[in-house]
Amino acid sequence: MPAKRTYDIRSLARQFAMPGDYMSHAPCGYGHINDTYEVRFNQAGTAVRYILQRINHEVFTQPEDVMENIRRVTTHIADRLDALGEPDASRKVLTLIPCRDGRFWHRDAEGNHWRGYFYIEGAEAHNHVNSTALAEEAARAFGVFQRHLSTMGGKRLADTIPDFHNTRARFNVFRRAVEENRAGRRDSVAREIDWCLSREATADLLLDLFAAGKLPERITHNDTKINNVLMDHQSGEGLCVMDLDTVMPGLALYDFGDLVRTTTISTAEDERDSTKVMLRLPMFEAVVRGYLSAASDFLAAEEVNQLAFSGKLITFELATRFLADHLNGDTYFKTHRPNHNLDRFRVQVALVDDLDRQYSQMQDIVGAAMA
Ligand code: ADP
Ligand code: GN1
Ligand code: MG
Repeated sequence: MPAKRTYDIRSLARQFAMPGDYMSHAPCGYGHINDTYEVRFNQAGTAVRYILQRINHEVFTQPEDVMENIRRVTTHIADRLDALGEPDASRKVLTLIPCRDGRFWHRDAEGNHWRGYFYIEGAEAHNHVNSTALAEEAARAFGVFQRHLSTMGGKRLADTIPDFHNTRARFNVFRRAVEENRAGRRDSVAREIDWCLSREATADLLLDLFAAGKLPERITHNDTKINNVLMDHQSGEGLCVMDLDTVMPGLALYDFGDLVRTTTISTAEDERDSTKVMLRLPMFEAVVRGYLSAASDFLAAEEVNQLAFSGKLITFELATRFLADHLNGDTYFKTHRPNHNLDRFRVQVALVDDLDRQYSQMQDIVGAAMA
């Protein structure tokens, strides 16, 4: 495993308008992509913390486009919250901290891009869902996020990762990883590769509906896993959607699909014993309820028709991504143990299989919610 990089967080924080005496910093969260720190300051006797985050520029090759998207999106949502007279608005949308030179990002001597946010207090991100109330609130928060962005004007947002959820393109990338066999692991995962290949047709369904004009392009989050939303400690409310690097044009169903993947699962995403993986129908019912409570008035009929399928699609997409990364030698997702991506892959497979088994009940749940 490569040694973890260390950064001079104290002097990096100095580049931002984070006033006060530096006290301490610590790594934050369990994301697979960026490096996130909380940094504490003493501001004339009051302890305040900020988020300082390194953008992974191997994944996001145009960090300045990412920052411009985030600036526009957070400004738009903050304006909406203000216009609606929403209480506690600065805990409901991320607030970027400017640098001393007025920009919203700092480029360090090694070429890393950094950004700062207000630290949202009194809330936490969950890695696992253990109540239907949590599933429902998280889904509502992502629905509200999409609703806010449905009124955003201006030019099209940048595609920060082109073809991010283009499942046909993803499938082709997976096939290339099999052909290239860069880490020499292909023979050891022959059965796993066959599982993916046998499900190739899954990749095209939403893309075909989009091409036929039945699914509209929207501004979507594209990374709606459960630990990308902060939940209020006291009320349990889905408070603030985070991890905005992938906010860009997309399909609403990609967001709903990743909610299904990460809330209905009975285990962690990287559970070692995939026989424990099940799809929990009460959680599915809760995410349908929560999401539709915010989104039913703007969704098209075909979007509602495909809610259950979207969970399968995104879980299948992640299966191919994790297996491709295993074949490539673990170069994309952070890994913390040998075969970590392979374990993640096996969990996705088990979830897709259970989703197939429970598919008609899932369709019934969506039907009942719309009745
Ligand atoms: P990654 O892309 O690596 O997943 P995230 O943007 O999701 O990075 O941030 C990682 C974690 O840091 C989050 O899950 C959350 O726990 C914490 N975090 C990020 N931004 C904030 C914030 N503004 N306030 C409080 N916690 C935050
Ligand atoms: C990554 O950054 P994080 O951990 O929220 C990934 C998502 C995957 C997810 C799988 C930019 O999300 O697409 O669904 O891991 N983000 C990127 O856990 O690739
Ligand atoms: Mg994250």
